[in-house]
Amino acid sequence: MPITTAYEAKIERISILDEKGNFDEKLGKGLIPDADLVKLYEAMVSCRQLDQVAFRLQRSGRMGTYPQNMGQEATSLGAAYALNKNDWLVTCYRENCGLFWRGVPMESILLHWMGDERGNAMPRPHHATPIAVPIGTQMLHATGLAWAAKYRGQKQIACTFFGDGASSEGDFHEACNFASNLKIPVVFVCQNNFWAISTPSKINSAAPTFAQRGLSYGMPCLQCDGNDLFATVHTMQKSVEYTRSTGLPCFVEMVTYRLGDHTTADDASRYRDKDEVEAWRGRDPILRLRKHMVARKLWDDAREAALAERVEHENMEAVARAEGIVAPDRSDFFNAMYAEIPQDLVVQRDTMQTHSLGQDPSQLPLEAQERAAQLASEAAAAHANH
Ligand SMILES: Cc1ncc(C[n+]2csc(CCOP(=O)(O)OP(=O)(O)O)c2C)c(N)n1
Ligand SMILES: [Mg+2]
Repeated sequence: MPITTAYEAKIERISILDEKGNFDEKLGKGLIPDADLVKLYEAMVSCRQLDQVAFRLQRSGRMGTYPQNMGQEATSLGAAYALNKNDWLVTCYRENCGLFWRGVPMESILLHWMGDERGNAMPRPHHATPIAVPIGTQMLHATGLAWAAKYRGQKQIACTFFGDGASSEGDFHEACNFASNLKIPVVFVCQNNFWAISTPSKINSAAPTFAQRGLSYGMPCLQCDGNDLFATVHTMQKSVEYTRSTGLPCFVEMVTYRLGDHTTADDASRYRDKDEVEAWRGRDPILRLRKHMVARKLWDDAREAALAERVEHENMEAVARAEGIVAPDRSDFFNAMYAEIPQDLVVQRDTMQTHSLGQDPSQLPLEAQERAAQLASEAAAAHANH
């Protein structure tokens, strides 16, 4: 028998506004109305400014660890713009821009990274799930949410974001397999920012693209320039349209770069090459769009200065709101768990409030109790010998 081709694939890469300012009129013209383009640009600038504020809050001890989104603003924003407001947006931790576009309050995100989990309880109307820090869990949640919508006959889809590193997790493959076998409407979006903390993406996957991860699950796959807002909007509109009309999942790789450290607990200069970072600074999604808007007379220096002043003011107000939220009572930890708290937990709760385990000897760790007993018997023996 002659050898035939069992399968052949081609993955399109979408780029509309490149880093040199070249604009593909055919794909880009009319894609985003001018008024929306200005609003989207302002959203990216605001998100970037908040990132810088959060960094300073962390460095001055007013926030816990924080993952900067810097450089990746156009990815989730393009998705949030293309999705319907009641489609599920199921993110990890570098999608602030999309979440803010959805209407998630800035103080919620700040509160979460300040260590107050109430900030991660996304208000229901936003159809966004809590920021997922455990790598890979959220793709399964997205699949479950979209499955539930399908079961109920709702025309709602889910879009989930995850990193290049997360695409090597078992959960990711289970989510893709489940979604494609059971025909569940999920748009899987991999943000390839070339690094998973200090692990470069080339040793995370040997394949030439992350987009092709979707091929093995029979999904249509696209790759786009994730630093080009026009490309992320176009790619997401196409993907969302496909998934909504067929009820089937699809896969998008957005090629981007994190310009900051992995988180405030990291120092990327220890493992990333300076030249690499500099090259990506030149591909910054915000600078690129600003130049384009200036060329089209939609933007100028005066508007930029007014915007900078406005976002600084708005973001500082968000910080004040987050810091003004009264910390939860420590007893809530116990009180919120049971209708009637078991007696042993009542003891734990009340002991915790003393700030000192020493005030309740029965709560001392075993070793300390043994040591105390030993000291007491040594003292008694010394006394008897005396
Ligand atoms: C289950 C799990 N394993 C390990 C970690 C530690 N961790 C936090 S972020 C990260 C790398 C994630 O890389 P990637 O998916 O590429 O996302 P990026 O941070 O680059 O946006 C790791 C390993 C974690 N949070 N959860
Ligand atoms: Mg990554």
